[in-house]
Order: sequence, then structure tokens, then C-alpha cells
Amino acid sequence: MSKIKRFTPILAFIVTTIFALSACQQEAASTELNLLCTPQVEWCEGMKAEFEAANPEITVNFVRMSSGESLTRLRNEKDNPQFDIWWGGPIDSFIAAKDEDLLEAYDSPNLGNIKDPGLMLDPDHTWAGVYVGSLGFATNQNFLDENPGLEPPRSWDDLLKPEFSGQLMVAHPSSSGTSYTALCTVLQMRGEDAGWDYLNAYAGQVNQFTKSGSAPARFVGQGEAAVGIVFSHDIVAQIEAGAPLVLTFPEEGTGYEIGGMGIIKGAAHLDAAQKWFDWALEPATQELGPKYAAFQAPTVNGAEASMPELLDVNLIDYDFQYCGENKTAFVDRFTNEIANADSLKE
Ligand code: S7P
Repeated sequence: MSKIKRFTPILAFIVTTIFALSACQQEAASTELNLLCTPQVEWCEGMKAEFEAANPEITVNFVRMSSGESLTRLRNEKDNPQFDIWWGGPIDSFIAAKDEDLLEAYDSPNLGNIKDPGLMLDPDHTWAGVYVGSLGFATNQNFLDENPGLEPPRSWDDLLKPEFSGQLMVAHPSSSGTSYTALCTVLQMRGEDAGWDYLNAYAGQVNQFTKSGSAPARFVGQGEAAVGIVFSHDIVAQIEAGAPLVLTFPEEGTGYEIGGMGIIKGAAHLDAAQKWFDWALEPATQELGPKYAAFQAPTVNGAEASMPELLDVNLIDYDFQYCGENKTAFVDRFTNEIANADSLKE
């Protein structure tokens, strides 16, 4: 028997095996994606619908949770992760999650789209920035009308005025990334000693802490308190919906967020998570926000900001690494020494 004749059945076996394996791999492509979604629910629903339209073979199951709750959930599920990807919420929490080895690095082909990788991309590629937003103050216009001569707050010290005693509303930093951004802004602007003194006084002005960061804009719009400390784009969303709110910024400086995204370590639907990750870094995806009342600025080249003026304010040089690394310690100190997280308003 010639060598060629002896080799033919072996070759046929190899080719058949390769075809069978690749067919198997195609069959194994995920048809589901479990998304942990931190922005407001309307945007989460919109993103689910848009992603499914672009990827009809994948169904997205999402749960909306605030940043602190998300981090706790991921920690608790570390050995049996239920989510594939986490999208949205300030990167302070993603830095904390990376430190706890909860995120999977991914070299998306779209990382090159990111405008400022030094700021908006983890050097190890475990998280990437997907939007940017500044912190502002939302004041109820009816409250101002009822208190002639009272101006909306234009500095952090204004929040401590006696006129606003019991009239502030902000989320609790243990559950909310928005509130943690405010806390860490103050600590950076004033230094830790004076910062904690300020936070003590500020908490004394609070009418009620909420669980979700954007909720105070809604409650202040309804007249439940006079002033909310909220991301400015969430205040704009309420104003667009007709709430009687005035948006102001602390003139001496305000904090800002980079909203993050990261794949969960051990994700069951890794291929689908990578598709979402790539898609979320496309300019067209980042321009979808205003369709779902989300006015954050994009992080990728080629996408236009819907409200660039929200970032054209005095932003501090927010140190995300410092805030991410100290998140657990700062939140614990706030909870144990200033205000506990019992009975938060939804
Ligand atoms: O609503 C959009 C948004 O403000 O939500 C995120 C916010 O941190 C959500 O929740 P918590 O404060 O409740 O954690 C922001 O990233 C985003 O801009």
C-alpha cells in the first residue's frame, strides 16, 4: 500500500473532526446575556432592546441595581457568578471590583475608540468608561418661590445654610455610586480631616437618605425636600419630564463620574458579554442615550455629547484610583460614624 493511500483515511478523520468541532463551537454560541445594569431603568430597558435588535440571537436579562448593591452582589456571587457583564455606574466601584478580582480583562477591538484611555480605560483592560457626567444640585423652584430672597445653592457651604436644614436629599453612599462620588469629591476638595467634619454637618441637613442616586431629583421635584445632590444629567432628565427644578453647580468645584463597564470573572456567557462590551464602545451606541432620557457625555471618538454644557463647569481633578481603593473604608466610616443605612427611601 502506498504512503498516500495509508494517509488518506487519517486525513479524512482529521478534516471531519475539525468540521465537527467548529460546528459544535457555533452551536455553543450564547443565546442569553445576564446584564447587571446600574443606570436608570429606562436606559437599561432601552439598551436591552437596542442590543437585542443588533444581535437577534441573544436575549438580554437585566437586573437594575445601584452601584454599592451591585458590588455586594458580585462579591457574594464570586464563586458562582450569575451576571455576565456589569454596565454603568461610576468607575470607583469597578476599581474596587477589580481589586477584589471580580472582573475579567478583555481586549476589545473597540478599545481604540476611547477618547482618553489614560483616564477612561483600566490599564489591565478589566473595565472601560462608557459615559461621563458631573455632579450638581437640584433645587425645587416652588420652595424658592415660597422663601423670597433664598438662592439655590452655588457652593458646598451653601448646603449647610440654616434655610436648608432638614431640606437636603441625597442617596446613601453604601448603596449609591452617585452619593459616593459626592462623598469622595468633598474629601478631595477639603482634605480628609476637614472633609469628614463637613460630611458630618451635611448629613445633619439631610431630610432622608435614598437608596438610588438619581431618586432625590425625582423626590425634590415632587416637593419632598428642597435640594437634591444628584448627577446633573439626572436633574436634566427630571426637568425635561416637567419637574420644577433649578440646576446649579458648586462654583468652587464639583466631582464627576466616568460610568464604567466590565465583564464578570467566570461569566457563563463570555462570548455574549464580549459582544455587548464591543457594542457599547461604538459611537452609534453611545449616541443612543438621549433617546432614553440619558444625557451623559460619550467616551468614544465619533460620538457627540447631547449636552456638553453639563461638563463645561468647574470640575475637580477627581482621583478615581484614590476613591476606588478607599471605597469600602470610606463607606464604612460614613455608615458607622455619621449615618447608618437603615430605612433608606427607595
Ligand atoms: O441614572 C444614571 C446614573 O446617574 O445612574 C448611575 C448612578 O450611579 C446609579 O446609581 P446609584 O447612584 O444609585 O448607584 C450613574 O452612573 C448614572 O449616570
